[in-house]
Amino acid sequence: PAAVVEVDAVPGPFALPVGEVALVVIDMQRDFLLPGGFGETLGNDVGQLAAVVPPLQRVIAAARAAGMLVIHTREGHRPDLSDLPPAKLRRGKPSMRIGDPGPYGRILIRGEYGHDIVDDLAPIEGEIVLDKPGKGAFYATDLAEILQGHGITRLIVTGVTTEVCVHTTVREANDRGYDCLVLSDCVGSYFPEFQRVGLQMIAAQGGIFGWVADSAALLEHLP
Ligand code: C5J
Repeated sequence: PAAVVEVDAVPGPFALPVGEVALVVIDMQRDFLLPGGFGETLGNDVGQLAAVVPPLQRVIAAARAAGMLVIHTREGHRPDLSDLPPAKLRRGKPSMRIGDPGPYGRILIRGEYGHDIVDDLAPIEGEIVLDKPGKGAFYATDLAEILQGHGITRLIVTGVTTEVCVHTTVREANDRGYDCLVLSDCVGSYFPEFQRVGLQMIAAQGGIFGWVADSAALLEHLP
C-alpha cells in the first residue's frame, strides 16, 4: 500500500490518508464576517475573520482537487425559532438577538442572506451544507451519520470562531473518536488573544483534543 502522507503539525505529525479525511468549514457566514453585519454590530473587529478567507480558499480548492469530502456548516435557526432554546435567545444585546431584523436579514435565521456563506467560499454542487442550531457541528445534526457513511476517520477543521464553534466542534469530534487537525491561519477569532490561546489549548498536553498546523504545511501534500 502507498505510504500515508504526514502533515508537519503540533504536537507531532498528522497522518493524512486522503480518502478518510474530510475538510470541515465552520460557519463562514455573512452574519459573522461582513462589514456592517451582525458580528460587527456587536462591536467585533470583523477584519480578524476576513483574514481567514484567502488561505481557506486555497485549502478548499486543494481539498476539492484531491477529491476530499468537503462539509460546510452554518449556525442558525428555523424562522419560527422553534429550535432556539430560550437560554440562547436571551444572550447578547437585547436590540440584536437571533431572529431580530439585522443588517442582512433576520439574524442567524435559515434562508436569510446573512445566514448564508460568504460568496468567496460558496459551496459547490455535491458538497455538504450542514445547518446546526448549536455551536458544535455534531449537536442536533446528522454529521456523525454523514462521516460514518463516507468512511471518514480524520477531520481538517477550519472556520470561525476559533474559541467558540471551532473549539466546540473539535471537542465533540475528539470525544467521538475523530483525530482533528486545526489549520491555524484558516480559523479566526474576533479576539487575537483567544485565537492564540485557543490554538494552544488544542495541541497542549500532547494534543489533548487535536493537532494544529498552518495551511502551508497541509498544502505541500495536496495537488
Ligand atoms: C459564535 C461561531 N461565535 N460560529 N458562533 O457565536 O463561532
